[in-house]
Amino acid sequence: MTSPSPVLNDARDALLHQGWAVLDGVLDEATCGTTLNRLWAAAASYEAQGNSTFMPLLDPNAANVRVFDLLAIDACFRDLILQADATTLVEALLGPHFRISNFTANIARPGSGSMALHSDQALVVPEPWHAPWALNIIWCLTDVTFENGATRFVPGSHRARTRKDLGSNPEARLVPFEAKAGSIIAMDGRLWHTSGKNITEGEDRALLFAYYVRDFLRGQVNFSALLEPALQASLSPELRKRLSLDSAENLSEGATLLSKAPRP
Ligand SMILES: O=C(O)CCC(=O)C(=O)O
Repeated sequence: MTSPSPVLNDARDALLHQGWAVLDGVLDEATCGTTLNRLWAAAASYEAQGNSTFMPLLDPNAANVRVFDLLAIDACFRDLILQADATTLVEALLGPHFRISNFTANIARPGSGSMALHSDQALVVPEPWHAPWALNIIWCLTDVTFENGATRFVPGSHRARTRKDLGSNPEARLVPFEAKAGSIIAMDGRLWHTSGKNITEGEDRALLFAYYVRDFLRGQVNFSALLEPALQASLSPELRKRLSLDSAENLSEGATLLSKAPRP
């Protein structure tokens, strides 16, 4: 196994200390372009299955295009979910026993607005939040700027143990994650954030959100139900484990604890 590059090490340190990190150049331009085309095809296929890409619960208008079920729709997303650099950052924050909770996209088109301020961990675990149990890897398929709706976050908010710890008017402290197409942004699940507003005339902002959690948390998606049996059978043992498709679940943390504990 090769050791992580200095750039990846810096990203790992940044994630652990400031709650987020940007890693440039993970996808080359051509791969970014083809993945974006396949995302639009996935959006069409998601709608053809009777789903809407406008989710009023999340977004103020239909200029946000939401695509869920990416892992069921196209192999290119299954290739990204355990990509090596992403996995290094996931393991740095969550440890070895992580699981895939969800993989979705949000294309913010001109005129899109912000969703409600939230942390991803707060969506799945009630407060108080004492440790990182969740993390998003955001794949930037286009350049991401303040103007085209970059995700905005409250610096230092991954240290908030309760909603009250955010203080008054956290919205006033939001800053954008700006990054080039092909980058990934690793975001501690406790970092409070929202989508930006796309105020450009004609520029889309396309992001994929790969969401991971510690293995004692229930995933947002039940992949045993979502993925066709033939597809499940074709997946690697590693991906099957991370998707919680095998019969043994929630034993790894216990096994680690028991292996370290003294016997009387
Ligand atoms: O699209 C974004 O910038 C943020 C999306 C997000 O936070 C979410 O869907 O939970």
